Amino acid sequence: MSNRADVLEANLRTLFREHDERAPAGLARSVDLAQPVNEDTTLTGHRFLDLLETLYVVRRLDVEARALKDRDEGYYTIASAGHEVNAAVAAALRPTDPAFLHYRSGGFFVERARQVPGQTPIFDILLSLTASADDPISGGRHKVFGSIPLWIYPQTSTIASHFPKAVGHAIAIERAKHLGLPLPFPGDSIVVCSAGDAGLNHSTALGAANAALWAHYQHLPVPILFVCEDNGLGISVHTPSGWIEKRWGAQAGLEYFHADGLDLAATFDTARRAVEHCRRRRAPTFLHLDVVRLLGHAGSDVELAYRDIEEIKEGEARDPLALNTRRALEAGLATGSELEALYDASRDRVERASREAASRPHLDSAAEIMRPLAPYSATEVRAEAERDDYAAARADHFGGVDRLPELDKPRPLAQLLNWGLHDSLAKYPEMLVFGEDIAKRGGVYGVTAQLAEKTSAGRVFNTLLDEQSILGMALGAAQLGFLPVPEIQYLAYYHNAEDQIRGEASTLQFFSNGELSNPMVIRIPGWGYQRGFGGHFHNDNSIAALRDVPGVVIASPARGDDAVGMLRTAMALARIDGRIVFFVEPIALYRTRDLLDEGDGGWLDVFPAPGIAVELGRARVYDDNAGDNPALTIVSWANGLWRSLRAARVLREQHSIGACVVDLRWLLPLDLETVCEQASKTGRVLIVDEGRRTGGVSEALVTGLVEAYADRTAGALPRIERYCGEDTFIPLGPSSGHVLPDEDGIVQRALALAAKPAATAGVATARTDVRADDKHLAEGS
Ligand SMILES: Cc1ncc(C[n+]2csc(CCOP(=O)(O)OP(=O)(O)O)c2C)c(N)n1
Ligand SMILES: [Mg+2]
Repeated sequence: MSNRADVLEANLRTLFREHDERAPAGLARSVDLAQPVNEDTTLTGHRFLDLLETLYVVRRLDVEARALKDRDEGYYTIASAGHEVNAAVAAALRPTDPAFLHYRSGGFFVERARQVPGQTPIFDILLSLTASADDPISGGRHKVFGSIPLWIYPQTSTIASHFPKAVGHAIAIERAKHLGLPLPFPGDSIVVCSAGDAGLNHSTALGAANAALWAHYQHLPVPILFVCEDNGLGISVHTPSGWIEKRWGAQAGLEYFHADGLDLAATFDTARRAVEHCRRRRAPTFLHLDVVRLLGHAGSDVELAYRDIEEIKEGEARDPLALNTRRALEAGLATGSELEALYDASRDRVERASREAASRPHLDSAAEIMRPLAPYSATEVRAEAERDDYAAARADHFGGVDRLPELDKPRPLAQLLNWGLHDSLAKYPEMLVFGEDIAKRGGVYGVTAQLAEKTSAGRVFNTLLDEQSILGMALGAAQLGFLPVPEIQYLAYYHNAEDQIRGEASTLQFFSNGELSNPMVIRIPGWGYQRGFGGHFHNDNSIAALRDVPGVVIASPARGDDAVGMLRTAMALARIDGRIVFFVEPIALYRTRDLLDEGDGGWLDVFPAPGIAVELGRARVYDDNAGDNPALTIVSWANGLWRSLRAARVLREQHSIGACVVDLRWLLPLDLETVCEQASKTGRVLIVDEGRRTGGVSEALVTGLVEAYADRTAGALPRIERYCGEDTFIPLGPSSGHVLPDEDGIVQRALALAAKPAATAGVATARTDVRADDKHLAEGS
């Protein structure tokens, strides 16, 4: 028999039949099912049989997943086989304890569903396997274990990426209680986070566990239960024998529990103790379950390529279905034929549901697939951004109505940003601000100064030095209703944690069909041009890794008044539509006061009062230098804007060339409409992009312009030139000037561009003619 699933099933059937043949006299049930199944456990006969049924169901789901795949009706075959007893962990928890699950935690999923009335876990899993649009969690977008009524957050394959947010979620439960914010489940809930043995070596898992222990060490409550489903393998790589216990056992602050994860009663009892410890002590807890991997890593896995058949058979001899079936028979909980009937009924239910699931529709358009990615309720977001009903809280926060920041004199970007954050903290009681050095130190550049002092304890806090944990904290807190505003100290340091946004935060709305979200505004001081603090890491100018994340918004203000108005909109986008907003701040402009001449105060702004906000994706046009007949349009943002405005003055005063300057402000989405409008006036566009030539915003701008003009019958594509940062890291010291756009360079390029003829209507005519030709051809054929 080459199909290993058939081998396992045949073993089980032999067990059913041999038991009844051997003990015909004992065919009637011999024990009281309300009693524990043996002296060593609290698991009753009833519960044991229910759990056994879950095991049967989950096994049949795994077999069915492969049958669906063979019929090209199912698309995922990573099984729970051999891990099914994780059902007993669910039985030891409450169905309201939030869970982030390993992809083999099918037993947990089904068992938890049994605890909540009205659930259809079999059908739900099959709808997910068949990628049906009716899948209640992802709507046909991915195979995940997730369910809103079951408090299981959708999770799929990335190893350990869920750990940081699980820890963040656990900390956030306690933070919500401390701040008096409502919780959607009981206050003594704990978070469960499961993974495989190989996955626990991942730096993300280790970092998250470290963050939990770091917090716990300081007496902060962190009610998280880590569960390791240890099958001794990571695809083909063996975990060294005893490694998990050696690495995770006996650590200060982490209580370690171990059980035979094949044995229902042992797992249930140990899980109960672990859960009890975690719930009572509000402390990180580790539950180590020894399990076995059956049916290979996934359906496509040829196990024989890296394991010999004897090893595979040894694993099969430990099948938890057989083991617990034998226990049930030996304890007299049921007869072989009764259990076989239970198994067959499970099989029938799964197969019936599978036929139905396979007949359900798939998502059938890009628009429908993308629907949850970037929701935007423009009217509501605008109203929320302009909402000014928090006057009392503001006055309290700023120390009186006569000390409100809008009454102060014009100030630079860093100060207005700081006030903007104060203002937001007054507006949103659920807002949290955290990161490295952001509390007493006020951040590296003082942007978060006094935030901690002016708010109740626990809303503004320093984290440990680990960007993955910072973002994980944001994800976990956001999923609980907070509005996190984490800070990543420098743009370069976002990159070592970017999967938390790329793989986790940005996928939540996608994987939950828009039902769940993790709104946040991620502040990142970035870009180049810092004086006195040079080199690549403090002057990272590449935002390519932000731009390719579906659904996110990127804001990059250049000056204080815009920064405040944009922050209000960013917070509103997060609150209303659950969006993730990157807020990339130009460090080099934080303290800039002047624009054109020393002492002119041209880069200082008055704090915009509540009610003023900058609309998402709306650029700002500076045409003071343009005159009646501007020669070119300069498109830029952040540091590039400041340089472009200075260059525009030189162009006008020294060369009599008018240039209008567009500040994009939002780098995703781009305001192509305004860019085109301004470009059409001049027929020449100079893009000043302080990011890199490759992967930078300028690429999107050129493409956007070309596409926009291709669709226009009136007007020709303007001449477009790019002035970008080079494709290099920024060097230390004055040499950095060679690789970034500067004022002189803008002037030179603008002069050269202005000397060329602007695009003329002829170009458009030529294109129109070509189209006419095509039409003619088509008609002729
Ligand atoms: C970050 C990451 N790297 C690699 C993979 C590919 N991968 C999928 S499962 C797996 C092995 C995981 O082993 P383990 O954590 O022990 O879980 P098991 O499958 O044995 O239950 C690997 C390497 C992945 N999903 N994520
Ligand atoms: Mg493993």
